[in-house]
Amino acid sequence: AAIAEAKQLRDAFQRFLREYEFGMREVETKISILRDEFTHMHAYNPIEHVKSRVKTPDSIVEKIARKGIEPDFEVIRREITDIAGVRVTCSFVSDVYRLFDLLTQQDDVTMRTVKDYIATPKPNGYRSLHTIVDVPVFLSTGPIAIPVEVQFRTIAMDFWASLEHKIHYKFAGRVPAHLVQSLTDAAEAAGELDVRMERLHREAHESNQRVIEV
Ligand code: 0O2
Repeated sequence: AAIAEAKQLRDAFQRFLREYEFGMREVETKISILRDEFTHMHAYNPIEHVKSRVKTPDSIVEKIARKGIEPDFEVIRREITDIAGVRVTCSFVSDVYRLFDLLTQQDDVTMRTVKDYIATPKPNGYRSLHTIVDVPVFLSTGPIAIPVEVQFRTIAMDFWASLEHKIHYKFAGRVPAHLVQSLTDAAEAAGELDVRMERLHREAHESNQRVIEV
């Protein structure tokens, strides 16, 4: 009986994770439609790359323990909102906000939270625009709302975050002070690069417009 119960629990957990994968795929489709349509309308692609993942069972269990929540599917769905994650890396900061608006203003997308770490970077320098959205997924049993964490950032922000993540991991969270300072300085430099790249992009666009008008 214990084995049958364990199998039942495993099946329920797999079903639970599958629902997140469906939610993630809905968001991926929305982003890819926006990218294709934007490319046609504005003759350039604002998205550099999109990366998605469903949290591993180990990492979900670790978060349940860290947050001290009840291991119940309803509670997990309410409290752990980054089980499905989509990261959209854009060319420029203006594209980050434009795509964020285009996604979150869709009728079937309900925004739960937004954290603008671009306007207010984290103390270590981390920059990105985060939102948790609920998207509908239509199952044979009916529709359900799945929360998906969407992170929007530029290539420079992504470059920084991936190095910071590796360093953090390497030192198991105890990064030496001089490296922490260097990372924060690098985040600042990446922020300045984003401003310069955006200006260049705009100037190129404007001179191109003038050429077309002439
Ligand atoms: P992974 O492997 O990307 O999933 P919480 O989600 O509850 O732990 P919080 O503060 O509610 O924390 O979420 P927040 O601030 O929106 O950030 C969560 C995610 O943003 C992280 O997920 C990272 O992906 C990214 N992030 C936030 N801060 C940093 C940072 O300082 N450096 C880097 N490299 N990434 C960051 P996970 O679960 O930590 O990791």
